[in-house]
Amino acid sequence: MVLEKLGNVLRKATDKIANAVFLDKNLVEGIVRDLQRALIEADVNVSLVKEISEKIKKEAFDERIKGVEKKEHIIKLLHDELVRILGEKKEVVLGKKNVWLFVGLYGSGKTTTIGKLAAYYAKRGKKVCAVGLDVHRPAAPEQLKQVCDKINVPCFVDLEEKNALKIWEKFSKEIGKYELVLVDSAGRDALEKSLIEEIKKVSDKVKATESFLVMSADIGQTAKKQAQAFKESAGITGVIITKMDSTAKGGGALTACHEVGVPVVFIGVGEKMNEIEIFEPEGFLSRLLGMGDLKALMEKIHSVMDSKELERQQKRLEEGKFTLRDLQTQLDSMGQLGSMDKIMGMIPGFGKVKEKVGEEKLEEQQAKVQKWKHAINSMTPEEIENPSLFEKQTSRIQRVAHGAGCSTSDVRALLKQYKMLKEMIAGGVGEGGMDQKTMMKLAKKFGKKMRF
Ligand SMILES: Nc1nc2c(ncn2[C@@H]2O[C@H](COP(=O)(O)OP(=O)(O)OP(=O)(O)O)[C@@H](O)[C@H]2O)c(=O)[nH]1
Ligand SMILES: [Mg+2]
Repeated sequence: MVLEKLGNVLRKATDKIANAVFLDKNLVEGIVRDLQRALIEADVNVSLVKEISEKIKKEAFDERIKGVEKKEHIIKLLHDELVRILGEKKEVVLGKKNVWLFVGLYGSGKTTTIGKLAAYYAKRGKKVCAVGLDVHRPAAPEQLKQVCDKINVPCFVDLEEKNALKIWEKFSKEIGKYELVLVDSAGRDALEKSLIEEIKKVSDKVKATESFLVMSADIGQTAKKQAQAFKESAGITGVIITKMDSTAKGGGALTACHEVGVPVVFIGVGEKMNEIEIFEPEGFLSRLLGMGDLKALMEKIHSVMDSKELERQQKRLEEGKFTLRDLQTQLDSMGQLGSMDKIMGMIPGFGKVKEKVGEEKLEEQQAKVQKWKHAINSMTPEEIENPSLFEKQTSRIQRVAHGAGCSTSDVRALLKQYKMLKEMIAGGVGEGGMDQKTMMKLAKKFGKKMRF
């Protein structure tokens, strides 16, 4: 997948935000740090990265927004900011006659891209042809011809003629019959004067309706300089970034173009003829995030836990209160989510439990949780509010076990677990409630004591 690493980090970050019980300073700072690292690795400009980080932190630490609403705000903000730096979508609309000129440095992917786009539009019923005006590299006309033969698109080249304008004149009558004409031009090592002049001459001659600068994604942020220079001297109308599949720097190339105000119109994602995409920031980001769209992401946050319940529990934990009923609510929400590892992810510090104990043990644990749920359901309201009744009258344990269809040792284990959890919570709460650090410590301790 294109920008796989960045995608993974973005997915993890949004998951962390969605699943966190406490969205406190440490957690947010950790997420922002991960994001920064990933964006910088994708070669996104440091000042852009800083800007996004600051905005997220500001939102996260804004005391006026709380709970689920805060999570929504942060994820929406992250989404919107990333879309913003990716740029706006430029829709390439085909008119009656379209002449697209492809320019760029050596080996950036011009000829290949022409083949891909010719195949793309031919498949959609357009009358497409290609014209080879690269008169500098001797093998260039032959290469374009081979590409076009492969996809069955007409191609006009002259293997002898060394004057690009003459080639155009020679075929102009024929070319005039096509709806979409893709013009290949010569590459150079750098944007030197002679290349600028040639581009201008060719562009005037062919009456280009679009001039696309083709750049390879592996140049990363350097794309900014190149796009700027080609914009000023050659009047490009859009950029095509190729080889997005073979570098981690694609983020830099994409965002750099937006910085200089030239839209990215297509991206090349492989060597094959069908490996090209229309670039659309919103959809591109959705795929990186692994979601259908922002709405799906929001639904995910809501599905984790009902907001009021979340706030109530948070408050009780902060006050150091934790009854069997709270444990029951926790266990219930576990059931809704289905799997134990998701719950582990919801409790700070538990994220890694899955890796440590393995799938099998987790399933065992899940079965145990199921039994506990039945056991609590078999208790009377008095027993739930006041579990010390079980210590006074052990026959109650038998009754609950019988009602829940489990053994008395299961019930005892539940009571023991509850007691331990309650003590930990009471012990961990200081004057100002429980902070993330204490919670993490508790979670670790709890994890150990769970004896997986
Ligand atoms: N992986 C990958 N390779 C690509 C992509 N686009 C082009 N290439 C490869 O890049 C190399 C150069 O592509 P060309 O299309 O010949 O580049 P060009 O800009 O026409 O080069 P010159 O005519 O020499 O200036 C070829 O080996 C292509 O297969 C892409 O999206 N992904
Ligand atoms: Mg070429």
